[in-house]
Formats: sequence, structure tokens, C-alpha cells
Amino acid sequence: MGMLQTMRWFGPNDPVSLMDIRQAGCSGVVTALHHIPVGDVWTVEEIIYRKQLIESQNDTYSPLTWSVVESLPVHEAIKKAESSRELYIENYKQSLRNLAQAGIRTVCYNFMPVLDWSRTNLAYEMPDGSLALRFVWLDFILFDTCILKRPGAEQDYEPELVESARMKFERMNEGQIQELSNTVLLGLPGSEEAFSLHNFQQLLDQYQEIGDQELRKNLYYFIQQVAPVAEEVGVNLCIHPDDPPYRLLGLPRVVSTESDLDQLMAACAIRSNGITFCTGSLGVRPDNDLPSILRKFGDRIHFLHLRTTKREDHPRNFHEADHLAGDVDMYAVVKAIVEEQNRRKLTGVGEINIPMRPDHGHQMLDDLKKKTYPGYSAIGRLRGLAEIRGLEIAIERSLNPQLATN
Ligand code: DNO
Repeated sequence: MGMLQTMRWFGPNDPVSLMDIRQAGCSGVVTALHHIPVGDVWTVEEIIYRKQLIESQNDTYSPLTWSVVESLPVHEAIKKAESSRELYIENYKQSLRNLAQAGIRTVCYNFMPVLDWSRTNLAYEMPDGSLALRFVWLDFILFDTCILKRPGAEQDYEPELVESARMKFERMNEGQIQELSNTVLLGLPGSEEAFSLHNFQQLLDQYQEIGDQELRKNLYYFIQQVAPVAEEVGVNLCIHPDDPPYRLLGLPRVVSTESDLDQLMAACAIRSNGITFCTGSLGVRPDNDLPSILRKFGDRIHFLHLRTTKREDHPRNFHEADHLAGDVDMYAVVKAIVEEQNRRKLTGVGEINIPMRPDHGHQMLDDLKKKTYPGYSAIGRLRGLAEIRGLEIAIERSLNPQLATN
């Protein structure tokens, strides 16, 4: 038995059902209480209600459990160190205690200001006709300088790119402008609502005084408060890296590189202060050596997101590739995971079967006719999971030939 295979489920309104997840061969479910406003306490009742929903067919079919929370979101006041942050930190601690009481022990979060992940195209056609998520730097510049018109935005980019963006913008029709704008402003995964342009600029303005150093300080303050509580109740917190892993829209991003992770791990040196190892996010940067990062942080890695991107002509352009066919050396990554799991077996430190989800997948086959959350259609993820599962079994067998007889 290797990684704990899971899939993300957005809750009862998700067009992908629990039965789909079960039939993909998963035993774990990754979900969140998306309906609870960010910053409010997740009550034991709400948590148990969701847990029971996930487990409701366990007597009849192969069992599913709620293995990971993704995400318990961090209120913006914490990221900005506003005075109300103390209240939100207390709420966060309480949610962790409540989750622990319900037996949920892995909690993912991120610390990206305002936006979560960003893409410029949610339906990029691949050569086989399936649809992928894509990020095009020029389109992002176009959004920033011509649609949002963020004050001072031009200064963040090379003048030739600003000019190319302007020329491209002039050729776009209303529908195309609207589509790009909605794509960038699509709020959090699990929500179908995009920010309005006006609202969005106001949120960005609130970060004027917060640069790289301030955001780091606020993150370390947060983790130093909450991780000891998590440790006490037996919960593993795991931060999700920035996606994409660089500054956007003048906002600082502080969880993009090995050095960022190093500093964060050192800021609170306990196991509960851990990492969601997302190969898709970290892998966008060629300077992130994924197997080596994995080996370095070892037992601080509590959750795995496995996917890969493919960089394009401009170093900041990428699309999400098939799980085994992008820039990430998935063989080397999975091998490092198998070795880490074997090490845990020997040392007894950490969960031996690290929860993993195939992150994103192409919209393909029957799913092309359906409306699903971008990146989270069933069949593409099922394909990714199946490929990774095979890869892991092959690596395990090659490292431990005696498994063949079991
Ligand atoms: C995208 C996801 C992220 C992730 C959050 C975690 O598909 O991987 O949105 O859920 O950043 O807090």
C-alpha cells in the first residue's frame, strides 16, 4: 500500500459525485466547508455533517473517509496584520480543534494575498482535443494594464510587452475581454463567482504597504500561533505553494521557492508546520528541484498534489500537461515519495501513506459535454491518478522485489 489516494470534492453541489471518486479507486476525500464565510469557526456540527455525508454509503460500498481539508482559508486580516487578526487566529485555532475532534488530521491552507491560483485560459485545446488550463504572461499583462488598469502596472513589465499587450487588446472584442477578465478574477476554487473589477482593485490597494518582508512576517506570526495548537490536537497543517510561483499584480508572494519553504519551516520548527507538496505549482519554476525539495523537507510533507505543467515559448507561459508528460520529472518525484514513505516505516515518524491527489486533469471524453469546476472534471483526474498509481507500484516493486510475492 503506497500513497493514500484521494480526490478533491467540492461538496454536495459538485457534479463529480462521491461514487465517481470511489470508482476512481480512491479511499480518501479532500474537501472543505466552502459555504462557511472565510474567518468563521467551522463548528463540530458542520464538520460532522459533512463527514457523515462522505461516509454515508460506506456500509454498502468500499469505504471513503474525509482525509484532508483543503482549504481552511486564512482571513485577509491575518495576511495584512490588521488588528482583527487576533480574533481570526483564535477562530482558526478553534476550527483546528473541532476538526481534530472529528478525526480529521490534515489541513491545507495557503497564504496568497487576494487571489488563489491564477490562469488566463480555462479551455486551452490540446492536440488530442481535450481542454487544459493555461497561463499566458502577455494576456495577464493585458488584463493588468488594459482591463484592470491598475495604477502603475506598466512599470512592472518590459515596455515591449506592455506595447504588445496594448496592440492585442485593441484587436479583442467585448466577449473576449469579458472572458479573460472573468478567468483572472475567478475567485476561489469551489466558487463560481468572479470578483468585480472595482472590488478587486480595492482589495489590491489594501496591500500597498505590504511587501515581501511584511507578508513573510505576517505568515510566520500566524504559523507560530496556530501550529502549536495543531500539534497539540494532532493535526498536520500544510501550506500550499503559490500558483503560479511568482509576484502578480504587484502583490508579494512568499511561498514559491525552496528558500521560502526553508524560512517558513524554520520560523516554527515543529512537524505540524508542514507543506503541501504541489508539483504543479512549484514545477512552473525551473529553479525548483522537486525531488530534492521533497527529500529536504521529508517528514514535514503532509499532503501531495501531483500534476505537471509544460513551459512554453515565454518562460512564464505554461499549460497543464498530461500528468506524466510535462516539465516535472514525475518518475523522480514518485521515487522520492516512495523512499520517504519507506523511511517513515523505519523511523515511525509521520504517516506512512501520504495523502495524494491527482491535481487537476484535462477536460476530456464525456466531460467535454459537462460543466465542472475548472481543472476538476472526473475523467482527466481519473486518468492522471491511474497513471500515477501505476508508476508508484512499478517503483515500489523495483525497490522491493519481494513485494511481488505478496
Ligand atoms: C487549485 C488548488 C489551490 C489550493 C489552494 C490551497 O486547484 O490547488 O487552489 O486548493 O491554494 O489553499
